[in-house]
Amino acid sequence: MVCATPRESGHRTLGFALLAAAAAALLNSGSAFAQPPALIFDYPDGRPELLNPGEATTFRVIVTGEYGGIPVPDSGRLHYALNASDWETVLLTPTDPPNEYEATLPAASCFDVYNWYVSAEEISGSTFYDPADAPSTSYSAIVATGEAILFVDDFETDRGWEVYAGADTGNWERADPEEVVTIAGTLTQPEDDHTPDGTLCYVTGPLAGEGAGDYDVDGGTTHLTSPVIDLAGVDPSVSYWRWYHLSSTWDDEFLIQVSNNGGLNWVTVESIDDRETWTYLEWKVSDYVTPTDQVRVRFTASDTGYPSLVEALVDDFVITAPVCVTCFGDLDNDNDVDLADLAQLLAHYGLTGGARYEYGDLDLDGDVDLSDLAALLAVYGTTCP
Ligand SMILES: [Ca+2]
Ligand SMILES: [Ca+2]
Ligand SMILES: [Ca+2]
Ligand SMILES: [Ca+2]
Repeated sequence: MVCATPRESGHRTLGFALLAAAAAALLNSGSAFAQPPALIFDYPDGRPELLNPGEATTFRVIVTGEYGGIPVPDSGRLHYALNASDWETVLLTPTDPPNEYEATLPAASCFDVYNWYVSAEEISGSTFYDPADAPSTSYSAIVATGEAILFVDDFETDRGWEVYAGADTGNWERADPEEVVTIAGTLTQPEDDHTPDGTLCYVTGPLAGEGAGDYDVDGGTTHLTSPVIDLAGVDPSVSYWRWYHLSSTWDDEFLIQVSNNGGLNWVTVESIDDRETWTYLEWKVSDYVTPTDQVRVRFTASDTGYPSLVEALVDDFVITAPVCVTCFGDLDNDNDVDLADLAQLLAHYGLTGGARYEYGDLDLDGDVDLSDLAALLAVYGTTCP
């Protein structure tokens, strides 16, 4: 005998209610999935991130409607705050056709930081912002002439990372990973590292084994800790590509932490408890700790408590910092390019894997080599105002 339980009849009542609501929405709007009118903002030349010192920066902004939204011509505004001061609001300069603009950030000095957002009005009277939740979030741009590569590691060579092997299996290894797929077809460990022309990365047990549960992290914790990196006196950003697989039970996190005292204390930057493929992350050290000459970054994978299937990988780790070069080649900052500057470059000649500008990395590619020496010799003997 088939009979409806109260639960099933309840579902049917709910179904009728949803149908009625959908029909009403359809009658009101002409579409069951209508969105309110809105505006979107485009930057055909990109959003500025590095601003030249002492020069105003102009960039294009285009406002268009979506879901039937109609932008009000000449309603575009730029809002900016210099070095976290109060927000200023200025008109965007209209260009042709209507709702296309130029935005101008006033000239500022080396290492000044602008936060900015834009707004425009929709014909119904609403104001739209980009970012949408501005000013809680905003875009930022720093006044600098370039970015130094202070540390770069594709893990193809050993640059001095330390592994703590506290797990039974799946401790960090610098290796060529083997592809691992579960019986259900989920890729838990990729076949390749992330570096386009590379092979190696750090991986929690590179081997595939017989099944997905072989050579994943089991029975403990493994740390991968960077060498001590000198980031004193700069405003560095850390970036990397990471992979994380977590399944079976969901009680283990992939922790990314930073220390500014050589590893005595750690501040957590990321705590990942879901499943992600190769993912790019970038963050400013100063958002977590004061940059010192004793900075280390640590990646921790664990299987503790209930057994989980855990795989973690890291590749293409880079630390950069903005630089402001006002007198090209003047490495010792005394307004001339002379023997002292040449000596400073030669003292670091051959440096690879990251370099400061003042060490002689004139072309900001992370090495001090022949191209830097040539660049310095080309301006040798000049003086700066
Ligand atoms: Ca690699
Ligand atoms: Ca593994
Ligand atoms: Ca000099
Ligand atoms: Ca160089």
